[in-house]
Amino acid sequence: MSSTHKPSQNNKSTKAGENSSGMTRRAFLGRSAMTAAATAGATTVSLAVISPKAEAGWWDVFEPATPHTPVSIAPYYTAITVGTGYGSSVTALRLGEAGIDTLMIEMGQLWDQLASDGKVHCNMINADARSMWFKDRTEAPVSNILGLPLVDRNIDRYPGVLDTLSYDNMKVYLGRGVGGGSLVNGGMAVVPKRAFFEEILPDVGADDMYDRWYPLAQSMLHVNSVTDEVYESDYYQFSRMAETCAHKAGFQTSDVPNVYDFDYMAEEIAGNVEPSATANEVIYGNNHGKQSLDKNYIPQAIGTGNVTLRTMTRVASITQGANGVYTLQLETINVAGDIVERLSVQCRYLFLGAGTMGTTELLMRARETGALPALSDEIGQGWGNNGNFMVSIANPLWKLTGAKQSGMPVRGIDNWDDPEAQVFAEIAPFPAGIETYTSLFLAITNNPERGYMTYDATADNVRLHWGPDQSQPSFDAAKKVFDRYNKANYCHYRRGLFEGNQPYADFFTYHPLGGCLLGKATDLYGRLKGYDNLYTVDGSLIPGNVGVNPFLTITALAERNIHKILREDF
Ligand code: FAE
Repeated sequence: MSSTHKPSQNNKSTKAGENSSGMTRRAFLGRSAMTAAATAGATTVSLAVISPKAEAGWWDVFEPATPHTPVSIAPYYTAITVGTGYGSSVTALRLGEAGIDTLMIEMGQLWDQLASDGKVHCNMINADARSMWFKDRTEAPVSNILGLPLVDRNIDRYPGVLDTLSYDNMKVYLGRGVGGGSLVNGGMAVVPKRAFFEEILPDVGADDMYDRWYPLAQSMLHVNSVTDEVYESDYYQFSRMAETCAHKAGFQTSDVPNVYDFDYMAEEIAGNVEPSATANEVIYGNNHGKQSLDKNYIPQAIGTGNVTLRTMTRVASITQGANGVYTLQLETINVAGDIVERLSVQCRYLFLGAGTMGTTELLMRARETGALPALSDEIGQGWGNNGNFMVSIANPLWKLTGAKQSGMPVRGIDNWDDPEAQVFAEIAPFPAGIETYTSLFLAITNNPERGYMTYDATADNVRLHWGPDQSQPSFDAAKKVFDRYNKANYCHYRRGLFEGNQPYADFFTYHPLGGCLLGKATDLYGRLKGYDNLYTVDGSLIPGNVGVNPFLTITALAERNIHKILREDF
């Protein structure tokens, strides 16, 4: 087995990185403060908080928690971060540590309250209102089981944790809430191959990234690898079986590190703790085990005493006054999605971390409406889906994947060094609760195609332009790999899982990247061209494809950039 995507060391330890790492006392205090601050002034408290029930009976009417009432904010902060995903969370922590008063603004809720079933998040099998951001129905990426539309269900509209944005030929999945995508993602924390990193970001010093910023990001996010004990359990039968098939077809596989705590998973499997990854929890949030940003960076940021968090509040627009001060128009919503307050706030330094789609939209709106007309024409360009391509394979009856499957992938087929078929295909779970004779792969391919965004003034939003043929390179590369895989293992492609009844899904992405590229729309540290003290800090900086799952790179780049900015711009 190769370990090409494995970090240089297993970062299970909480060894201090630069400044701080691990769950420190300050982070603990920050987490308490985060909750206390969010609850302060709450006008309604859900029944679930007063009287949490360990398990709800069929006779109980399910009630999601009422989101915390947002805290009051001052009219001015030295710095503001928009969003609370990886880029913003890193930035807020480092600003807070430097003693700079900072406001974090997040349109979603703080996910720390129990609903009437005694849980914060719902699982994938019994999804409810908590699953989706104001939708009437869930939109699971795998919508059918063996041809039957058994997965999705009608739900009440609610500020849930997973959102989808639909464009022509492409649907983008996103996390909503304090922690952004870290709340819903599969936790895979992968360092890109250095040669590919140097190809896509040739002007970002790779030595610095690989020696300093990736290790810091790994340490802060508690990246670890599956233990042999856990991997040998029933919950990874699906992965062991696919790995054996991959080897039989002559492919290498590699370890896929994760921020899910595999010691916790071992305790789940032993029946000693409340299960999460082994109980079908992932895309709608994990109740335990996963190091999402609300467990590390964000509480540490608030723990500095300099960072304030405002939830349920969307940044609608940005302007700049003659004195260089930025003004943000804000809209605060209630649980029904109604705007209950419009207010504005000002700052000297503005960091945009609203994610690839959110940041690009805010900047395009500002440029196209004339609010920030000097922003670069590059904004909106260079969008990519990280080559995402899902494949479903039908196994012969003697190749069992198991009814029990952990939600966290831990191994991948690594064919990246084959120029004819550059594919890194993670062995994904398909936790249906029954034997499905099906293997699923989330392939990341080297698709050079790029889309672009335009601002629609009538709808006041952006449109993504991604043509029907732009996923073809992903198809071609994945087909080469899985044709060979199937042939060696008596497998074939499985239809009936995805929308459109193809054995693959090229119409959605979990990994939108680009739109505000480093070195094009910004300088090499995320400073937006045309304006002082205005920065992009998230996935929109990355040019469309990073060859592996992106959040570790977003985190490491944000660490690198804010380090420079704090020294030179403040
Ligand atoms: P992101 O995490 O998207 O955070 C942006 C935040 O800004 C969100 O909380 C938004 O609600 C908020 N926001 C947006 N607009 C506004 C506004 N106007 N006002 C206020 N707030 C706003 O940004 N990546 C991996 O590396 N490994 C994985 O295993 C993995 N699995 C995934 C699985 C799923 C289902 C999904 C959806 C994504 C997955 N990803 C994974 C992708 C990863 O989560 C994503 O690249 C990062 O979260 C992006 O980080 P950003 O800092 O760019």
